[in-house]
Amino acid sequence: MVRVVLLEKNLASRVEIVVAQTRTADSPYYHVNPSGWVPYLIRDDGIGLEESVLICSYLDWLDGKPAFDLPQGEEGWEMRRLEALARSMLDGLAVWSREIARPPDEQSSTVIRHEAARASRMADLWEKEIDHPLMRRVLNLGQITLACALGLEARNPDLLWRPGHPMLCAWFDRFAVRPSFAATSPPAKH
Ligand SMILES: N[C@@H](CCC(=O)N[C@@H](CS)C(=O)NCC(=O)O)C(=O)O
Repeated sequence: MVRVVLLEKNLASRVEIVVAQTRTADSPYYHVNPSGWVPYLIRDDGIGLEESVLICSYLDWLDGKPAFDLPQGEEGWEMRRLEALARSMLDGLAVWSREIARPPDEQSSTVIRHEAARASRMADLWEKEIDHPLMRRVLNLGQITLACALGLEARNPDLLWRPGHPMLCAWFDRFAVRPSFAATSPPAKH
């Protein structure tokens, strides 16, 4: 999400991207960000920020012309609602991804089943919501979040959200050709 925003806001030359070693005991990264989560943005004044949405919002405001700020009133609530739904799908898929990254004998089939079922329900939900005007109009963080979630199909061969969801497929395939998204999509693992 952050790397898409960097490109959309033309900030790539202002931010250095450093790959952090996560989920390893004693990673030097824990001295940078004790929580161990990525992404993490170190501002010019040395202050660090974590959480994708906060970092995206901070970057969006750097030029004083925010493109992803929430609209006022009812449209703002709709935007928040859609963003939260996209985030729910992404959060569940992140749990699933972490589970399948563990050694096979440590993986929980219960967790995997639970997350696969959640992803399937969320794909059904998004097939209905994807026609929402806010998912069709100018780029916003809800759209970026959903595209990042759906794009995880490249990393998780069991994430099969496409069958039965033609509108979502069409939306994602249109989104995926955006240069900012194409340039930052995760490398396929299969
Ligand atoms: N709420 C966080 C979640 C980010 C997240 O799940 N990051 C994963 C990589 S995609 C991570 O840092 N994993 C390291 C770990 O599990 O310790 C955000 O969006 O910033």
